[in-house]
Amino acid sequence: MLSKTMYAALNKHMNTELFSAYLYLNMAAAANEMGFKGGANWFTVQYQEEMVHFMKFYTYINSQGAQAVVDKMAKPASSFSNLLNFFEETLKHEQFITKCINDVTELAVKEKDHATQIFLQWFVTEQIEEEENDREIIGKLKMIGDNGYGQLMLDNELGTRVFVPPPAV
Ligand code: OFO
Repeated sequence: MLSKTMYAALNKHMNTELFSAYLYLNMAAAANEMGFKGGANWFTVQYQEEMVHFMKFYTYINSQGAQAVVDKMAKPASSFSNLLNFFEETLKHEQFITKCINDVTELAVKEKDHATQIFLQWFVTEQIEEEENDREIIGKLKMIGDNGYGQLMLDNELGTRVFVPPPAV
């Protein structure tokens, strides 16, 4: 069973995951419109992953006898200047998500809510990978700079990312 405070924090974060999905969906369309087909693929996969994150919270809240509630959403950004800008904004957003996950985890520790701590563990680890991926791409983009061929090669690489659906439970 979740405390009222724990429920509110989990439900709020569930909606933040949905916001992440919307943001990356906008980024995918913007990248496509700018001719970065690989980037569009990368952000579409990212959107799919965020929907998995959202559903993990949704399912967990409901499984604890509470009711997950989807909220009104802020309008995510939809215009970006270049590939580097896409990924700098992505890293900034993921650092914000890491902070949110840490805050909810701290609450679970404070409340001695062991089940929620175990549930959140997956997200704590996931955020390390998310930020690492973004930093790696940003590093490559900084190396490439204005080199058009390099940008094309990197866009091709972004096009190879594949969504791996989570195992059925
Ligand atoms: Fe991008 O990890 Fe969820 O939000």
